[in-house]
Amino acid sequence: MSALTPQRMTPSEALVETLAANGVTEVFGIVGSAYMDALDIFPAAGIRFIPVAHEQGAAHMADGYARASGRHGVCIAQNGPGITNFVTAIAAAYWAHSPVVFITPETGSMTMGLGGFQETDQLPIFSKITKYQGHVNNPRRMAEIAGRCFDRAMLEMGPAQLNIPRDYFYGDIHAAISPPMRIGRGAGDPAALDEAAALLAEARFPVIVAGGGVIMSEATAEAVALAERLQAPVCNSYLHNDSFPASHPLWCGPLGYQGSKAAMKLIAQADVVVALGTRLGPFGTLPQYGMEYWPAGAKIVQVDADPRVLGLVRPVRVGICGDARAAAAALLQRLAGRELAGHAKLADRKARIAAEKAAWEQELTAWTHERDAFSLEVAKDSKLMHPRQMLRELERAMPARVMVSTDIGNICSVSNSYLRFEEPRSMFAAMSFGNCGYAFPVACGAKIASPDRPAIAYVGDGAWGISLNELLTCARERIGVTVVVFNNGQWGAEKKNHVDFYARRFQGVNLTNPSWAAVARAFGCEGVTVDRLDEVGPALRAAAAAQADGTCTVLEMMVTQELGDPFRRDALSKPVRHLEKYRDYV
Ligand SMILES: Cc1ncc(C[n+]2csc(CCOP(=O)(O)OP(=O)(O)O)c2C)c(N)n1
Ligand SMILES: [Mg+2]
Repeated sequence: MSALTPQRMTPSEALVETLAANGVTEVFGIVGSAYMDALDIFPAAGIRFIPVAHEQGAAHMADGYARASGRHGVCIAQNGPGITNFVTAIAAAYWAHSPVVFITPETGSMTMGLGGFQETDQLPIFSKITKYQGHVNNPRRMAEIAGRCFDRAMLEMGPAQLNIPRDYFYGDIHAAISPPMRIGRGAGDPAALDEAAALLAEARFPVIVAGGGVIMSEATAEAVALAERLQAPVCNSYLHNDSFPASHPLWCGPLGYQGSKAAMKLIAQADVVVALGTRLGPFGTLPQYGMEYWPAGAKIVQVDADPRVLGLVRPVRVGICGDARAAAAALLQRLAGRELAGHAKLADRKARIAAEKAAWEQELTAWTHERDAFSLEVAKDSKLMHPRQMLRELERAMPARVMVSTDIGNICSVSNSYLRFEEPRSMFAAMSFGNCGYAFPVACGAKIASPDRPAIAYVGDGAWGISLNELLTCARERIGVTVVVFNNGQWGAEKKNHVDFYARRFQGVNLTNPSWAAVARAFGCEGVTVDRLDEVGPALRAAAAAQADGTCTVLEMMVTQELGDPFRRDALSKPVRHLEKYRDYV
């Protein structure tokens, strides 16, 4: 049938046909009566329904699926509680710029407002964490509004909600299924590109910051070509370590929290910075390691597809609203055959880049454990592994083409220094929403999108408690992922604040854990306890190999309680108490 010829169908058929027209082959969720009429025909449309343990897991999986594939991630749930369970994961997807379409059946149109079963107003809840909200206000508009949600998720690079009163799945309608609308952005304003090229031609020490936009627009080749033309060092923006190939001589590593000192020392010298596909978020530009590295005097050329982030965090000399790939290509074109002032002292620059990188590697290798008083105390006489050494061993054992998701926590943050990638769509960190419990379900979604690539989740033991229920999904659906759980017996990142600001008055930060390996086995997955450094690499390799037959393995890393630099030094201050009864709490 021609997609544009209206046909007689039911709204459920219109919805499912729209999913198929958008290339949807997997949908994550928990079964519910609200949308059962549509679910019933998923198999006939070539759609696999992946039942999960918790709807938050479904939406995280849709996020991971979208981030790994660049295609839509889709999830669905029962009206009311099933939908409110989506909230945290949709907020996370919003900040990860993931094109997630979340389908939210709502209470029936004829009872809405009467306070019936599983009723809540489902649009306001998501209004600040979606790019687009489509509400099917008449069943005859199902295909139109569903199609728009898919289009907008791509166009606006973020989650779109499709809200459907549950009685609107039924009935007789005439509908046409529109083909997907994909709109290119182009390179941006030619005058701005001219100005940027002129700045680059005159730059003495240009530096590129490669952001998430490089990944989303598949601009790796163009970013490499631009870097090589300029012979400019390239920093990854914070938590986008996969935005530039780590084996490239111009790669310097990530900026920001627990990032690369080489990247920070090099960008500190820049007179022109090309921020390619990055909003220059605050955590990627704040001082680290006691180092104020952001080059305050440098001229910034910022390229981003979202006009709202241009000049938002850092003032820019030239803002270019465009696609990172097209803009990089346009800049290259403008630089062709041009004399570049920065090439005058090229040998010196190359030597500086190599020296900074070598110094940082050496420092990392020697940085076997944390050296603050608390860390030295808790690790003294301990037989457990030092987190940094364990992370270095994991780094060495990483399989080719690996995808790694990382959670929020102290050890996950420290891992930032040890995660290097050769290709885009390889690192899925919990981005600015920063929720513990992100990494594991996201790795599951990524694995389903890219089954041929190894998928590894880094999770702290506290965050693991939030997310481990999806082991059920892995066992039931044979999702072969590897989870590395850092068992330090504490909500470490928050404990660090108690140490630094609250005179070690520990509250709610110490964890009593079961054997996480035994728990994994009880769920029907594999579980391995690793307490020696020489076991780390072999355990990771074995677990990654076992992914091929759908085996999910939990590697429980037994590590000391030492803690790396805190995340929010900027946001905390020593306590002040005025009332007598709280006098000692300083
Ligand atoms: C959902 C959620 N709850 C609470 C927090 C606050 N928080 C940030 S880091 C952290 C501790 C993480 O502990 P763990 O997962 O054990 O990792 P560790 O710091 O010990 O390496 C907490 C509770 C959060 N970010 N997200
Ligand atoms: Mg912990």
